[in-house]
Amino acid sequence: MAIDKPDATPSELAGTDTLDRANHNAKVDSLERFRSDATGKALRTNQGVKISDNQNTLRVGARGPSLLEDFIMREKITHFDHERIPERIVHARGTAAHGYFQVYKPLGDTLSKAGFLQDPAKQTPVFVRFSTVQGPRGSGDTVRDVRGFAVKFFTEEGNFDLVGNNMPVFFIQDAIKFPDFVHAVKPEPHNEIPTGGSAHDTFWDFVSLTPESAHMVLWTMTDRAIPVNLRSMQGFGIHTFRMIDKKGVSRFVKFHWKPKQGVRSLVWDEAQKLAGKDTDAHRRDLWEAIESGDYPEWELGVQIVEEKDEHTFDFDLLDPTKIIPEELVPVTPIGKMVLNRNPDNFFAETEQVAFCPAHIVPGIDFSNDPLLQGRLFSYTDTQISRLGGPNFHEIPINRPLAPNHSNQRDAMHRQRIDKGRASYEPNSIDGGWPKETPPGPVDGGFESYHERVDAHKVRERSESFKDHFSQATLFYHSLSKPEQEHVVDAYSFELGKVERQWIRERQVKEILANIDLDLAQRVARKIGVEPPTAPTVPPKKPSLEKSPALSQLNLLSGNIKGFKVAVLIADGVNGAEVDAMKKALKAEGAHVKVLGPTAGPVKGADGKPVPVDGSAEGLPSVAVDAVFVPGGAQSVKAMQDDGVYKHYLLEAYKHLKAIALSGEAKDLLQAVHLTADEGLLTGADVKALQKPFFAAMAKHRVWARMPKIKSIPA
Ligand code: HDE
Repeated sequence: MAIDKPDATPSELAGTDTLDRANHNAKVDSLERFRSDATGKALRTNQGVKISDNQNTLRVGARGPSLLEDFIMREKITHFDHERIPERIVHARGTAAHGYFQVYKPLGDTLSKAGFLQDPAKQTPVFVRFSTVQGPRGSGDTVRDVRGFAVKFFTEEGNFDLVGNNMPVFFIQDAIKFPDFVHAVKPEPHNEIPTGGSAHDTFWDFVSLTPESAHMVLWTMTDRAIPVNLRSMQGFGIHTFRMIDKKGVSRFVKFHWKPKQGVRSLVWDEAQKLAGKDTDAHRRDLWEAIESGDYPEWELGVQIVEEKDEHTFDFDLLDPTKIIPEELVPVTPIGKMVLNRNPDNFFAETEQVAFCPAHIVPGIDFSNDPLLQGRLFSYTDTQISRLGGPNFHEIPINRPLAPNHSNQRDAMHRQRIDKGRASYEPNSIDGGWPKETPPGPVDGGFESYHERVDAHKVRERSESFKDHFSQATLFYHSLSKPEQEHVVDAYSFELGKVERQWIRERQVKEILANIDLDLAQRVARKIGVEPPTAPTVPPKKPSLEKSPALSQLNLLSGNIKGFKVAVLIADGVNGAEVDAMKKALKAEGAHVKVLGPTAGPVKGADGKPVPVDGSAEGLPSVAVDAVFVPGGAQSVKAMQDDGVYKHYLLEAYKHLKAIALSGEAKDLLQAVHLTADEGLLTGADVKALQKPFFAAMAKHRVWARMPKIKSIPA
């Protein structure tokens, strides 16, 4: 959105002579939404000294050398020289928002005694950071990758961090393999290529030698790895956790976040283009949705398994490469999360937030999942070098709302001024404070679940972790036809970039053939590998043929709330139609972007100006969900002769988007050589189009069009 600024040039602003600064600043004051807290304050050094000249270094004469004495310049440059901190080892690229969590009903007697899960009237503040895994801080948002989904609950009993992903399983079973996996997926060490992707030899070398990764790699080859935006992703805690109720009963749980907006993805060509057209596509979308008051919402649900049922499945609950199919254990909704406030400062909040799966509160506990156990150590450890010492919990975004008194003292960057003489326990000098709190059903001290463990110390994996393929098969068979097509394309694209033939062959023959032979054969043909004729591991009889809950096409919201729609216009447009469509879309909660040939207003057929939100080149079709072209003979004629508009429509068509052409706009069909279909609609006016257009949009893609875009084997 363009924000009008008072008319002053930068040189006028910098000068002190002619410009009426007070008047200029007053105008800015009334326009700027993101205000600094320095408003009305003098510019000072970090030591608090007022600065009289921020333009010139102290020097000997106007043309002479600078003086080392200039403490103002030195302080400014020194601070600047150290502005960056190390980025996260993984999940470096991210964006975040504030919000709240609210439980639906008290869970103390049935599931968990955690204080924030008891009162439906209470809103617990949260801070949520979404991320990609492979790329560095400045990498593209829409690359094929897993997305981090990390939630910090600021509860009255301390911080609870649910540090999950947008896919329900992981690549490895044991934390000791994490550095190997990350080294393999990261850009290759000799040339630091590729940025933000897994289409390279070292990744496929590792995963083809690591059959336990088969299930998760399949997830990353589905559309889940290219979400349309961050608001439309599911989230998963992945590991099995425990919840402890007020009576001390423990149950196993898996956490699920379900987006109210439905689950939607980009198509691959769109994702690749968008990474170039708008590197920040996902962070921009989340930011703009929240600024516009369209607050994204998720429902938190849990799959609950009673202790006695731990061993009733044909997989191990402790194995993080497995899901519990929702058809076996349904997801019980327990509360909702709303994100309603953007951070004030990216660095202070999004960059400095420190999540850790070990941050839990009474009523929640860990399982023995060996991946989770390793994570409990890693996160705090990594913050010590990333955030410069063990006091990162004192950085404002990490501070618990709960009071935190302990005898931990000093260390780098200590903020708190600890008073008193006793920094040990027991003590008698300070009356023994701070004291332990015994565990209890309400507001008690933390107590680990008294699980009985009786075994030898060994370095080995349980037999129950050894089936690596049957859930991958279940997942592949649960996908719809278009989703399966995308999987074939994704493996073919990625493996097609692998230079070493033996790695391609190994992935196809030893991994894909054990997931699904047809999948393996189709990928093989596309990447120049001899198609395999049999699996290498005898298939296990599946306990479930299909899990419909795994197909994204079953997870749409059924409406168009939050969708982005482009309205293409040019001079001579029927302005009334633009208004009518805008009104109708806004009534459904969709976001409208009116786009003209330039970012300036367009002249309507009635001579009145029609405001635009930008140019068609500025907001390309890959950044919207659907396209509407209103009538107006002159406007449509201009578009027929304009490559930008024609490309806009063709690209939206190629990406299977709903397109509605009103009145004279139907003439555009001829110009772009397309014929109407169930999502490419023509109609006399907005009224006639509205219903079918919105219905086509709500289906997210016009899948029936797919065979026209590419040839698909029957
Ligand atoms: Fe992480 N992970 N991880 N991870 N992870 C990090 O911690 C690690 C794993 C996840 O927005 C790091 O603060 C190990 C699974 C998210 O700040 C690091 C293992 C899941 C984020 C780390 C795993 C995740 C991280 C890097 C295997 C999904 C971003 C910076 C045992 C359940 C959090 C940091 C944010 C970040 C270690 C596996 C999710 C290095 C050792 C499984 C969402 O500590």
